[in-house]
Amino acid sequence: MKTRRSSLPTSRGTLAALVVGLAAISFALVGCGKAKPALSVYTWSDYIKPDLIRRFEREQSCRVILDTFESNEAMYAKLRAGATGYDLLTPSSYMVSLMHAQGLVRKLDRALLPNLVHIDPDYLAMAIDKTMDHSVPYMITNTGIAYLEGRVKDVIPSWRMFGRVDLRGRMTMFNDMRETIGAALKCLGYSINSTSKTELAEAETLLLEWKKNLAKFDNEQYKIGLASGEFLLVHAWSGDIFQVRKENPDVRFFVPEEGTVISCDDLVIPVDARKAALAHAFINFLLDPAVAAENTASIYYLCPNKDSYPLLPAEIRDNPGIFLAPAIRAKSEMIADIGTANTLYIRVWDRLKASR
Ligand code: N2P
Repeated sequence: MKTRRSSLPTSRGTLAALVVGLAAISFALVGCGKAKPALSVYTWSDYIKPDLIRRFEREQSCRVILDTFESNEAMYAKLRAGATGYDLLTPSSYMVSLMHAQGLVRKLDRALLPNLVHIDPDYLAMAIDKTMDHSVPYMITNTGIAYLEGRVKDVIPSWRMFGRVDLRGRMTMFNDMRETIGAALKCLGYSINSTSKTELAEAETLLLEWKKNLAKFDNEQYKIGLASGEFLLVHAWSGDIFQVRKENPDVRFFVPEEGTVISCDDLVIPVDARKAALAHAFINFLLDPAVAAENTASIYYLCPNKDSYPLLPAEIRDNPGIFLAPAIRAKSEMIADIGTANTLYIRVWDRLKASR
């Protein structure tokens, strides 16, 4: 104590500075005492514009904690294994349907979501949860193929590109059961939701052939791998590729002529969420047309928000990888929850992954 007292300043000016300093410290300590509420979001990588998260944090005086998953199945497995503490998730609609059937997601409180009026009714017509009872569409993703212009010769707009032996070891396909089996089914002219054992057997044979040409199955590293030239041709999600194209202008993207997988990733609140009101506030924020347009212009996935479309830059509105041409769209499908037939896919996938 003595030592402290002896160190106290004596001049008036220094004393005033000390009082102000102490007041600031105690103010900061009181502030720390009231920790800001934290919203825990579990989503895909590079899927929300960071500036928008910061804006929401400021507006709501909260923190947003992001954790990422790389496939629906990986997210679901983690939740089933007991992971808790998430307040908001963005699974694809078929996974939402499965999770809803298992009582894992909450019914939404529409009174907290006035911005639902902006959702595109054309999209809702093909949605699984058409009344937005427990899920709200966040982003539409189109699956396709990306490659490096000038490094891949004789490109044809087809899934058959994965059969090109001259690209052996320089191609990747998704580490995602429904996407990759879906691509082979589409290549063969079948539905991505086929439950026919013969059709799935044909798809497996084709995939075993394609696998010989692949460097790996991957959902995230393919972006940097393509930008750097390590991979020349990759199975890709549209927005990821338009983000990558900023780094490497030689990157090209097409949706195969046989048709593709269209996914909608939905915003859902898990039953055990601790910050359900804040999660509703974040959903409503993301559905504001100006926010939705800014988000789409940054991540290049399409938020199905009709009132955001006029606000989108021409670069987005005229991009056929984002707004699919009607002919390709007509041949494309959304992944459906196929119930018990899922085990057929799991068997094909396990054999494919185990094969050499
Ligand atoms: C974003 C991944 C898109 C999700 N990195 C595909 N549904």
